[in-house]
Amino acid sequence: MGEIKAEPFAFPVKHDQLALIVIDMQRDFAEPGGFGASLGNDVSRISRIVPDVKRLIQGFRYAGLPVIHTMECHRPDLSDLPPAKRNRGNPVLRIGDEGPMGRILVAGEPGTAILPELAPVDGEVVIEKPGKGAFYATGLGEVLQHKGIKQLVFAGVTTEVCVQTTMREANDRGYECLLAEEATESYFPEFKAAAIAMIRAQGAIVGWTAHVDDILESIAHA
Ligand code: C5J
Repeated sequence: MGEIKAEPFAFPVKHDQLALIVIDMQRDFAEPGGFGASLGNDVSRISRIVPDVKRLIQGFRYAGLPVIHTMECHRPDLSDLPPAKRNRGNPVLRIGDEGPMGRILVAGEPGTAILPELAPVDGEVVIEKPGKGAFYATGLGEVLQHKGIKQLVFAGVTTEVCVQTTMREANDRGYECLLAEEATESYFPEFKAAAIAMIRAQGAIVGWTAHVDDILESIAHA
């Protein structure tokens, strides 16, 4: 068993039980005309982390370790979209509405796709999720169990919404979780900083945080 340099203390890594989970790196959150922009956010913050997310994905692929992608999206008939989600906020376009990149956050639409630079390759699992947490109403738990995964490295967006929710879900299910700091982002820098602080507070109450370089250095020896 090795260690990854991390906060609040070294992450005891077991490479044969480790996977990368990339949360919602979709055009709808990163490009003008998508859901994130329709809520009034500065989406350029999201596209800036693409090179670090890409480095991490490539490192896992090179080491032969699993890469799992998630996509926040809904069925075309919106039967999995509760009013409590559709009606929140004051967006220019709501989930399911027709936008410049197709229907907002609907499965199969161009805007719902993962950014081309980070696109999954053959054999990588893509989890379509209707909620913020990637375990809710998906097969993620079964996929991880089948692959023998017990430790998860997290990347993606947004840090305090879908990333943190999924980390908490994973932690409650017994997974050890490590967040890659440069490979996650929020529309609100102060929320990213707060999420990182609360995840690793109280002796890693939800999980660890680490720099991309330190994660890559560890898996290079996997
Ligand atoms: C939302 C996310 N809705 N991926 N999603 O903020 O964080």
